[in-house]
Amino acid sequence: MRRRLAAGNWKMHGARADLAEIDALMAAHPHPTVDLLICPPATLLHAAVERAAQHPLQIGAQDCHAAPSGAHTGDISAPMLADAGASAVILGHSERRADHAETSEAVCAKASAAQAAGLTAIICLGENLEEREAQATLDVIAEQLSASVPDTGNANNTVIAYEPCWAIGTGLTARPEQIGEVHDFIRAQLAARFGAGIAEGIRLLYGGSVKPANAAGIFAVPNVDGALVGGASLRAADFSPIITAL
Ligand code: G2H
Repeated sequence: MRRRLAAGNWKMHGARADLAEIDALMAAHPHPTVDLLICPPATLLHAAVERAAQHPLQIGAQDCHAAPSGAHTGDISAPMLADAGASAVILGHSERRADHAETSEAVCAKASAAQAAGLTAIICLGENLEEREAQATLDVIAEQLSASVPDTGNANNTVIAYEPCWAIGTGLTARPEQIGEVHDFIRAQLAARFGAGIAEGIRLLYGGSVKPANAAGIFAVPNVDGALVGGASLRAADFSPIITAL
């Protein structure tokens, strides 16, 4: 049985004062029945880990380099994230694929590094609007999944987040049947590659304008094991009802 996961992606938001949201969130969920993860910007990683130490809350990062160390100014390696207390890292988010020209092959190398460092790799996939309108969604997902997920993947160190690009930060949310079609497809693709045992254990998150108002409908879709939440994870007042809906 897969334990559900609510993951907050703070993106490039947040200063130290905003860590008070962690206290407020955990006051509302002192004994959560789902896994909780917040991925703040790297500047807040240490402080967030300290805040979370008192709570059933994991802290993650939003990217890592594929190498363990080296002359890569501005980058952070997976072992460094683990050393800072992170337990997971988001990889291949569409904003990184777009802003930093990250390919699926680069995402795969980062995911391998993350898993080798003991982190859970949350690997993001998703089609853009043009691809959906061309009815190429499943082809795009198959290609991204195949190329982005390393062979070292297993149910404990791999999470897949389906985030249709056209639904990110736009207020648009995929319809339940659209989400279900892709999540069923991802599960089947994972089963074909890793075997049914591993595929059944890998958690599949939906991401893209998840809000208190639409969370319950999304979580009722089969093969949706949680959410990767951006804007609505920044404030406990918004994230809390999403967690409750899980
Ligand atoms: C998708 C999501 C979190 P938002 O990027 O990864 O963000 O919920 O703001 O659409």
